[in-house]
Amino acid sequence: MKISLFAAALTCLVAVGTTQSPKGNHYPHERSSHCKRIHQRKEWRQLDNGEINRYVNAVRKLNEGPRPTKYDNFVKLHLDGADAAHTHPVFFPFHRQFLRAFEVELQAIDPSVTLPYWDWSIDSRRPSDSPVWSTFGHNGVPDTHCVSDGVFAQWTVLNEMNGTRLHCLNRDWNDNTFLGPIFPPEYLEQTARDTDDYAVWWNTIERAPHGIVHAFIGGDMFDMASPNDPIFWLHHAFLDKLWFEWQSKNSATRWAYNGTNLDGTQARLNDTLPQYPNVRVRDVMLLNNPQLCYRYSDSSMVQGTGIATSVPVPSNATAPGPRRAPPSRRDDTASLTQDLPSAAVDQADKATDTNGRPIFAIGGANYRQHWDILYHNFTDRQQMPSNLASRSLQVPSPIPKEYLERMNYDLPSVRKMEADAATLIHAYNDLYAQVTNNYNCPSGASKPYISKTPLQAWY
Ligand SMILES: *[C@@H]1O[C@H](CO)[C@@H](O)[C@H](O)[C@H]1NC(C)=O
Ligand SMILES: *[C@@H]1O[C@H](CO)[C@@H](O)[C@H](O)[C@H]1NC(C)=O
Ligand SMILES: *[C@@H]1O[C@H](CO)[C@@H](O)[C@H](O)[C@H]1NC(C)=O
Ligand SMILES: *[C@@H]1O[C@H](CO)[C@@H](O)[C@H](O)[C@H]1NC(C)=O
Ligand SMILES: *[C@@H]1O[C@H](CO)[C@@H](O)[C@H](O)[C@H]1NC(C)=O
Ligand SMILES: [Cu+2]
Repeated sequence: MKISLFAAALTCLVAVGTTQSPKGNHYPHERSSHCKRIHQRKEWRQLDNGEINRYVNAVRKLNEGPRPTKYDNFVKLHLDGADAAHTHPVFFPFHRQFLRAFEVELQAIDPSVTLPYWDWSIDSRRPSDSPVWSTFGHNGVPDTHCVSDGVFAQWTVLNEMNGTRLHCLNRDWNDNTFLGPIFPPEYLEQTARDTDDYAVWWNTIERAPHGIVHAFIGGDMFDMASPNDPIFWLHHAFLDKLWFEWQSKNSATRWAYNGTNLDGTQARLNDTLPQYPNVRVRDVMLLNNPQLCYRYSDSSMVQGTGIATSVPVPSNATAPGPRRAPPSRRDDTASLTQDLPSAAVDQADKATDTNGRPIFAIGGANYRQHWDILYHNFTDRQQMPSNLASRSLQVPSPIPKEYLERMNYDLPSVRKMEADAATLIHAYNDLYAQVTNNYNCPSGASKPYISKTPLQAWY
């Protein structure tokens, strides 16, 4: 990844080509799908108390009655599909389908429920400070590691990595009383900017940002029985959102899918999903497919914890640019939006949050906004919000070797990703320091305050 940090985006004069499905054929459902309703999945902090209660009640209800419960069966399905669905390209498609199947079960109990996601990147400095834990419970207690607070206290689960044994929901946080730093938004955005190659992007996200959350929470989250922990669904919904945003980046990433399957064959959109023989990868590529029909809220304005929040937006800022903006330096939303059924898009466009701000479900807004703010908006030192000046990102600790071995993640490549991430994080911290305190404008130039010279030139 080197320090080509911003060069990629600066030179991103990518023209959006005509949007084409693979081999020029449209999959029949791509243009003709009609979702009766598009459910919005919101960031945990965007739920009101009623939504929180309804979600929690539905999840608890799934785990009631004689064992195995419906909830247990989801965990079992994940275990049975584990080898094919992890360390292989179908990681993202499988989990998209798996989450949707879970959401359908919740909606059978309460049709108003949608899966929330946890944008842990905005809590990345100290994820244990996230408000999700006040509902989901904190760390397990000493010795037994049983979760004993929150709405899942005394919750029991059945499946384990190697069989069944009824046990309490377990957590074993990596720093005993708290969760150490994980990957910040800047890292996720850079990872998305870096590549249009599915195999590269999927591998990076699965091994490090996905893995570290499982490994640091520990207990049931530490292995393939991880759906035992109800936080699993929120973690994976966020990963699914990251995939959606990456797919929305341009016309090349939209249908990008490749790598090598468990059986050694080349991954194809025509492959069926592990555990879901009637569903093919291509069926879950677009969120407006009839069996999916959901979208994600924009979490870029959600306030995170600590100071590693999203890059703050000036108080009178409006939401990111127009939906049908012509493709520009950073093509992102256009290609996907054009092919969504227009009724659904129109409906999505009209959606606003409780403050009347538009909710952008169509991807890419996050990092475009971040980029605009850093490079174009703060032409004046006084405009820089004070919390950006003090933004200091933390380098995550290495993911424990035991977890990587259990997941069959290649140790050297994960260590390399971690080293790259550390380099990136230091570079960002330097950038924030330069633009806020130490950076002197080149002589004679007062504006733009932030030079458009690639960061590379400053080293
Ligand atoms: C499951 O069984 C395998 C092989 O029998 C063993 O290597 C592994 O440590 C076990 N995993 C757990 C979590 O007990
Ligand atoms: C995936 O596709 C990209 C872009 O077409 C290609 O460069 C890369 O080699 C492929 N990777 C694998 C693992 O097949
Ligand atoms: C997809 O796979 C099925 C068999 O599972 C096959 O009949 C069909 O021809 C394949 N379609 C394409 C486009 O390869
Ligand atoms: C926007 O910010 C400017 C400059 O700080 C201020 O004068 C103006 O009142 C703000 N507008 C709104 C709508 O808050
Ligand atoms: C940031 O700058 C862009 C481009 O110059 C502009 O369109 C946008 O409205 C600005 N955003 C904010 C939050 O001020
Ligand atoms: Cu999984």
